[in-house]
Amino acid sequence: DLNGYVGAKNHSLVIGGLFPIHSRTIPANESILEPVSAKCEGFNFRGFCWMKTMIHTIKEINERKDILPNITLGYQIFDTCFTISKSVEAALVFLTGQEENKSNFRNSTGAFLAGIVGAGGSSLSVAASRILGLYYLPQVGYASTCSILSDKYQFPSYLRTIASDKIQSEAMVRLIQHFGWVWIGTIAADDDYGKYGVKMFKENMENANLCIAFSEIIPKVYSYEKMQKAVDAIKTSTARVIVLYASDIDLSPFVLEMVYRNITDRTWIASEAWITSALIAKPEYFPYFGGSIGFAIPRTDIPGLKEFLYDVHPSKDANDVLTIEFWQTAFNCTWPNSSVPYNSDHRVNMTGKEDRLHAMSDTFCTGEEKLEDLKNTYLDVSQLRITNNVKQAVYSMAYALDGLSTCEEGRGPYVPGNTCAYIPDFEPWQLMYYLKTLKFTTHDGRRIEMDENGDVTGYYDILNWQLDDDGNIAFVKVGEYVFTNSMFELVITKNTAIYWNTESSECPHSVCTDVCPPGTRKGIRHGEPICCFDCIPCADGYVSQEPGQRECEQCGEDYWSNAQKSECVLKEVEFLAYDEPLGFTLVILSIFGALAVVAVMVVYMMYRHTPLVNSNDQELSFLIQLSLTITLLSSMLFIGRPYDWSCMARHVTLALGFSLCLSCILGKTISLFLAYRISQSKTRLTSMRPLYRKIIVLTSVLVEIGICAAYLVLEPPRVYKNTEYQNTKIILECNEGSIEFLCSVFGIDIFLALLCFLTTFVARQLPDNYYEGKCIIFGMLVFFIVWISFVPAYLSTKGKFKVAVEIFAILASSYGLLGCIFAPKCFIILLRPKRNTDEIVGGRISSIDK
Ligand code: TCR
Repeated sequence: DLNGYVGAKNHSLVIGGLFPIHSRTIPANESILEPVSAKCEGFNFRGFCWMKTMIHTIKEINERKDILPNITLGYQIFDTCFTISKSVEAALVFLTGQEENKSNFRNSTGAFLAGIVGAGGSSLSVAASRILGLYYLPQVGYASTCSILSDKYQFPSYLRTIASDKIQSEAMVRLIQHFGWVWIGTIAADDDYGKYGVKMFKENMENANLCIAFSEIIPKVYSYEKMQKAVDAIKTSTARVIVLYASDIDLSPFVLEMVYRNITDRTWIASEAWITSALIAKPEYFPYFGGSIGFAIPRTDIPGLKEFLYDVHPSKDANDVLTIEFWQTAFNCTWPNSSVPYNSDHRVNMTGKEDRLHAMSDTFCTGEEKLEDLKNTYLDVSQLRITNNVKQAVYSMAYALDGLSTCEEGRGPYVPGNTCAYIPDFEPWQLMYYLKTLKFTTHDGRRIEMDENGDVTGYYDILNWQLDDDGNIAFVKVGEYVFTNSMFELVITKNTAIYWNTESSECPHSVCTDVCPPGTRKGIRHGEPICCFDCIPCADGYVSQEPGQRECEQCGEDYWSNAQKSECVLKEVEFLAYDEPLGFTLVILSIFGALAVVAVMVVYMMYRHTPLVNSNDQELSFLIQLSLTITLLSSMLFIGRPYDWSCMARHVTLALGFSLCLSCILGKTISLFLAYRISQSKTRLTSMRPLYRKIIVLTSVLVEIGICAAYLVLEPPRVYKNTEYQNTKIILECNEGSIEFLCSVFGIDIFLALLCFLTTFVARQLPDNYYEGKCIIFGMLVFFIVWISFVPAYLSTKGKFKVAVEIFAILASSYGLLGCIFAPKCFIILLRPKRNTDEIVGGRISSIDK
């Protein structure tokens, strides 16, 4: 026997209904061998309320003159007991008729069945629809949200007044992104609703690059092991935010288990099926489930429903077993002389605690109990959400029938011949045509439009569980998920405070690993979700400026990473500056040297008539002094920030300075050499004329100038940013341009120096102990020693010290020449004027010169 309501006595047209008025079936007694229809237990106030709403709506439609004016609708409602088998059974009865095995869509009362409203849960709708779909019998769901029901290939006659979970799953991911969570656990009921819901949710999570920490299933039939597995997963996981996709009836054992295991500090993202459920939203569960955020169908008011719901009393009809059971359950008493069992529970002891209710209440119901004192979902008209869907589902049927009844012959939808169908003699698929193209406005002004899959658009309120002043759970609206401008939008209301069930009462933090700080990058952990990673510090020269970067970026050419690797900083530029002590000292030395040379010049000018000065070629002496000034001052070109021009200038001036200096010295030494040869050979050799010396000087300087010019034109030295030695520094230096040219430029100088040295060295035995010769030999020795030691010193230093070594060599060799060639003479000129005679000068040579 099915627990059902038949309100179709005198009606020719009925609408079927499937509601979960009980929440489970009683397991069959093993001693019974033949198959019997299972009995149900666990009275479900919510389902009862929905059923009443359907009846109320049908009454309302029958009273209305604008819909189906000449037709009175009836109803036939079955209890699905929240189980598939009961739903299938009911579907078969709808098709065949209860007692007789008729399959002409006439139900047991002989009335014509137009279509069915229901069933509640997705699995039930799926099961029923697979059978009803065979006959194309219209079925309008009010709570089944499973996404596969949109598939018209599998469920051709299924439509619904609730949006598919596809939209809710997207909304959940948007919500998760809004709060910045990335590491989410999922719990699903073991049915189509839970499994497909979580599947959709996971797909959306993956697309958003977020991760699932764990996925567990709540068993439908209580099993200790399965329940522990799910709860353990929650307990051990680091995920603080968990998505829970289940109907409230399936959820309650799980909730008890959570309470028993005392697992708090989790934030639950509730699916629409339990966010407003009175079964779960009990104050005693608040420490565990408070702060839950979930999606709910917008609530509404249904005029007249409250009065209708209150108009319930068991004494009205002795056969109305559901009302009697309602009364018994609501008031915790037994109705006298009724066979309806009171609140039985045949389940095995759940969660280790006594959860069962007594088999029989001691007290009898008086009938005087006050519904007003009652506080339960049945009478609570403040949360009409799914209830409104029930109403709209019934209205859809009615509007479709209305459309069918107002068809004008010849303009009908059916081919061929544009025929119409007639009430009550129509085929189920004919009504389907009207349902599929249905559009209407509800009593509260919403538009209901079914798309080609029989779905409606989703609108959700985002609710948050908070405690109100009376200690009850309040569903506070904190935002919405709405369809505007042809796309969905998540709006979290700014000023409403969200209650978070965390220790700090702040928005929880659900991550596998914390975001990598700047200066590090994400390193993949093999075999783990992308949200779990290691933070690997960036390599030198690479930075990550934002937190959570995947890659470190390389710094630009002149930049380098700072110590934290969080920013690129300009590299330090190194060169020998004027204002640092070393540079400054060198400048002083070179200026001092130049001044010293000028002083020598002045002395030479003043004493130009004394033998010592006069005997030597004065012009050459002057040129040597000039060139020494040049070389000394050229060292300043090496100091300071190098530029292309200073790079070119420094080597060229230096080389020219030295070549001038050395060629002048050579001019002198060649004279000495010739004098020596003359003294040796005793043959008449003409000594060299001053003009020839000048030619020597001129040619060698000209050759040098030529090479320098070619050097500058063809491959001049340029500024070069050297980063080879140190990454953090740019050493500004001059490159050589062409090595060949540089070598030849200085090669000439070396050649000249060697010539000078050799000529004087050969002539050193000149009997007259020629004074100048000695000086030059010393000078050249100093010159050689300086430049020979320069080479290893230069090669082993870097940066600005390299330049300093170079300047040192220049200064030292210049000072050396100055000191050896001119200092002794000045000494004699100034301090020993007596010795400044022709004798010491070596009259012989000077006479030759003259
Ligand atoms: N879809 C669920 C059942 C369900 C429900 C509810 C049950 C929904 N909303 C509210 C009770 C109360 C959403 C399903 O199974 O498809």
